[in-house]
Amino acid sequence: MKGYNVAVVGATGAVGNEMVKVLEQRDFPVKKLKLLASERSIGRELTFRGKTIPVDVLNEDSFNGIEIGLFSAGGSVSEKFAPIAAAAGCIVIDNTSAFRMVPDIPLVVPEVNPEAIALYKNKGIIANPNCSTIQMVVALKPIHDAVRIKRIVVSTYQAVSGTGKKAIEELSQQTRALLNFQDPVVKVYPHQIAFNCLPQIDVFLENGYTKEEMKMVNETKKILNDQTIAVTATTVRVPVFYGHSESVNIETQKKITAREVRELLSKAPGVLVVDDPAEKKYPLAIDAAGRDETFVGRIREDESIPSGINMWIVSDNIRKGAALNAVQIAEILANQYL
Ligand code: NAP
Ligand code: 3JM
Repeated sequence: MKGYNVAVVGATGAVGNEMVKVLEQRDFPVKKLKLLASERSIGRELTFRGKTIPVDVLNEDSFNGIEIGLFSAGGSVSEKFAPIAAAAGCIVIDNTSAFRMVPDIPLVVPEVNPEAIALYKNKGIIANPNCSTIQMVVALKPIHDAVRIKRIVVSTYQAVSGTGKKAIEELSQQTRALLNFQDPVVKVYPHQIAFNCLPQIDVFLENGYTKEEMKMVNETKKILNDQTIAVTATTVRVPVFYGHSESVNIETQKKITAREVRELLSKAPGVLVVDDPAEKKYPLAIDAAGRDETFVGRIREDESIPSGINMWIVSDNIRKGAALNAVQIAEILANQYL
């Protein structure tokens, strides 16, 4: 089998580190793995397939001879270096929001719109959606195909790992401090995150929504290739380490029962239905952490409208929400296009 020279940009971060693990776990045909980060990581190394690989400092020449680049070092790094990589012949799979809404750049969730990967030829870049969008569209796509979704109302309960390694540390430290009657240090978020919920993720925009909320609105329409779906979101950071949870309400064109949704989703790729109220079984962030599936439960008919469904969707934001989705895209690229 052909092997590929792969670079991970942001390899020392929460997402990049998971990318290295997922490449190994899924046995992606890596010929050479290049690990890239900032000058802060000089001297660091990571283990891949039992061997240690040094972390290099990202620069303009980093992509010579690299065929696939997995980027997760923030939007400004991608804005600068993704076009440089693409010009050097490296196909970029970008995890930041930098290129997601560029019309001729595909925005891909393999279970939903794998065919869009073909558009990588336009700019040499494929965008990976936001973590909250990914898990929602994995669960909604089969329902949309069956009965057409007219409107989505979503509220999220997002883990701190979505903000990166500094935020994981901040939740630990604040929790420890508060349990020891000390003042918590607040640095990463605008307020204390331990024992709290923050109705702000990313910056506020002119319309009063946050950028994270508008990512969910716009990305959902692009991935489902349907500009007519009405989407509204409230995104909330909660003191959970791994796993985003979402309360999702949908209104459909054709009536669908909760039972029919359960049946549809039990056959859907990437979805695991956990929905047994009598046994107190429903998706939990702590169970989703470290897993690949998108978990769906609490499926019930919205009795306030003629055709609507409520559900609870949970997934590991660092795996399916970021690293796994990117590697799945790389697998399709390698198998079908390269
Ligand atoms: P993180 O834990 O803070 O890690 C950031 C990584 O980027 C580190 O490896 C860091 O290297 C590197 N980096 C930062 N500035 C750099 C620069 N100027 N040059 C080279 N490398 C640089 O953050 P994370 O959670 O992994 O997230 C990283 C990015 O991925 C986010 O900013 C976001 O855009 C994206 N993301 C996407 C999703 C998604 O839903 N698809 C989810 C989470 C994050 P050092 O260790 O050397 O500082
Ligand atoms: C998740 O460049 C940055 O400030 C990164 C901000 C960020 C993003 C983003 O906008 O790319 C942090 C965490 C995301 C994301 O997936 O949209």
